Amino acid sequence: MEKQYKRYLITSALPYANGPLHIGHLAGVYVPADIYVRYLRLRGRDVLFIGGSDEHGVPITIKAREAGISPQDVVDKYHALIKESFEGLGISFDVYSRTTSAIHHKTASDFFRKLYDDGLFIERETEQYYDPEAQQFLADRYIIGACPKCGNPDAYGDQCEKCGSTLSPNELIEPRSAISGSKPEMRMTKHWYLPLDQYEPWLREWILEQHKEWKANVYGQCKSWLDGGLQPRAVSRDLDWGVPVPIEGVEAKVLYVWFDAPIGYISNTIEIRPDDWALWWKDQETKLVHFIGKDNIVFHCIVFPTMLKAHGDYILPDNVPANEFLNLEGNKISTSRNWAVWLHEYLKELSGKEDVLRYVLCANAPETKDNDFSWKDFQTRNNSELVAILGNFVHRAIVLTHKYFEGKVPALAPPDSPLGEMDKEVLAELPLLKTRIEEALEHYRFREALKECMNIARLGNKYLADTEPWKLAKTDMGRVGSILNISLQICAQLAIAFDPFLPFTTAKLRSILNTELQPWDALGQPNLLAAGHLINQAELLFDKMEDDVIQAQLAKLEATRQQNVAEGVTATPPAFEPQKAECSYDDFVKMDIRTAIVLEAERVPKTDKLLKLTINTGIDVRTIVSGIAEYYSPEQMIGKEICILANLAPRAIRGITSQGMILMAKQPDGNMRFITPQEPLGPGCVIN
Ligand code: B3M
Ligand code: ZN
Repeated sequence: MEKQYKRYLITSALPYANGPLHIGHLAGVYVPADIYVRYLRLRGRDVLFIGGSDEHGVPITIKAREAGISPQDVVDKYHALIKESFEGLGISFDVYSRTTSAIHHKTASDFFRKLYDDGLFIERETEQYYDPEAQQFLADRYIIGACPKCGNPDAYGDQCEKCGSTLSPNELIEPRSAISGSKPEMRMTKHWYLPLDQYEPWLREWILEQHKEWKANVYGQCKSWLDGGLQPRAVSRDLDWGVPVPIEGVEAKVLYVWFDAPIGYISNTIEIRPDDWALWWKDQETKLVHFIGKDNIVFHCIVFPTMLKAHGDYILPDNVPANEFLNLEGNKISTSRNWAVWLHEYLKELSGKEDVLRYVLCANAPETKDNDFSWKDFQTRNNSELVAILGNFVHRAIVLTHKYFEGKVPALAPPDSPLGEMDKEVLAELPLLKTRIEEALEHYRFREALKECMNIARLGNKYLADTEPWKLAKTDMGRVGSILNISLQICAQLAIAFDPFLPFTTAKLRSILNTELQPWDALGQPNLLAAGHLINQAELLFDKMEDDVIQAQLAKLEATRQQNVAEGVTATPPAFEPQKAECSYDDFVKMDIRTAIVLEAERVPKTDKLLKLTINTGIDVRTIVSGIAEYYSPEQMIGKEICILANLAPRAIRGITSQGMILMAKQPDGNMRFITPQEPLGPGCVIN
């Protein structure tokens, strides 16, 4: 049994108000958060669901500069659009506010000031890039240069979007100003740093020892940050858009956006609960959960908790169930390349199908690895799951009740017709399904929970197919009544179980069943609808998704692709290959991977792709035929130290026996590079 808390404070990442929402945001953060919150409410928990727009930071000012409008104009426009789209999809925030609000400015400012007054910041004067033309320091994304890790010529001062590395401005090669394009100079400037390094032992204990239950992707990322060693992190910037640094005499400096944004969760709580907000944030009986995407893990697991801890009396998150990324039709979602399904457009073009999107994004959520959204899969899930399983079952149960009992719930097991084995089995199954759904939801496994809900409808379909009430109607109406009673009870179960996932559909289902929303604990009970209760006429819960709808969406993406090509924008970078199926340690150790040296190399005649390599493996000299010729010439290979899979079963390729395989890394664009030790090791070293 899960510990029950007095309060549940659920936050979801505050989206930057510099563009509309797309399905990646939804699948990663808002759909799972909303499911969790709706589930907690159904259980009768005291819940606050906190959302809002992140309206500071360089992403906003850059957008404003591009569009030739003020940052305030940018955030006003997108805050309104984002808020409205969330409502359209039924994301049920208790508050959706914004970080430009007066309450937030005061809360963030006071928070900073408290840490400053307590002497917890380090004050440092350092040289930073300055654009003399624009007369401005070049924080974060204002400085662009080549990535030292992958060579991408347009990496930002805080991150390379191509290889995903976190960068600092000084690492960029040939830096230039994003504002004027000119070469920046160095100037001295003063900033305040949060000394994360001082909190490292505490963070290690709190996360690595006390939160082993966190999702593997989250725990793993925290561990690698902690193992890499934490550095003091600047919490102020030389910008004029943001929360001003609240220190006398300091001008033209604001709080770093990642310092103020998470405080937005607190500000937005204060906004709706001015009197008891502190209970929500400071009482140990509150469970705090942050829903975020994987690129926000370090800020929510390391930086913000350190701020809360430094402040003194705040609670810490109990969990941070971050998701991985969703791709679209095999390519990374990209705002700048318009490679996305935009929520506000979906709501217009596929109006009435809000729950279909919620369903598909949950069923296919990137919970443990990156996942792909495709319109084909969207259609299939609609037609063969929502229509064929859930919609179909409910429809049959309602229609048959009208046909045989004039829309009145028939009695269960009337005197002349006791329950049979099949009836009892189905009734016994319901509480088990409840337990499974609950168990999955409590542990943030939303895909699994949704599958178990669908299993209730599957159970119903099978029950009707097995009992065939339409055949009994002539001979045994008592039994038909029992079957339909049970079927309607299953419909009532569905109206509860699916409520967190498909709130529009369950509202419709309740109106068909002529019932009110029942609490979560009614799930698994066999008598939610009393005999004699009158239900309404059948209506379809879902419509078949026709090909033309899907074609129209695919055509839209194709137009985007063509426009990008026409404008010379490189294709959206291909997504990384999804993780392969799990392998056991025993599988792994069977592989003999070792270093080797290439002695000779020549092309295999009449092929473009193959090289025949003679290699020294330390234990022998052997031949490997490799499809490496597309990427390397024979001359480039001779003398190179490589890694091979030595015990791969020999294979004949073009009449030559190849004894092993060369290990190569495939880049997202398909290019292949061989793997070489970072320092010469000599042949024969076993790798594991
Ligand atoms: N706005 C980054 C993002 O949208 C940031 C999240 C803030 S959460 C406090 O990915
Ligand atoms: Zn890079």
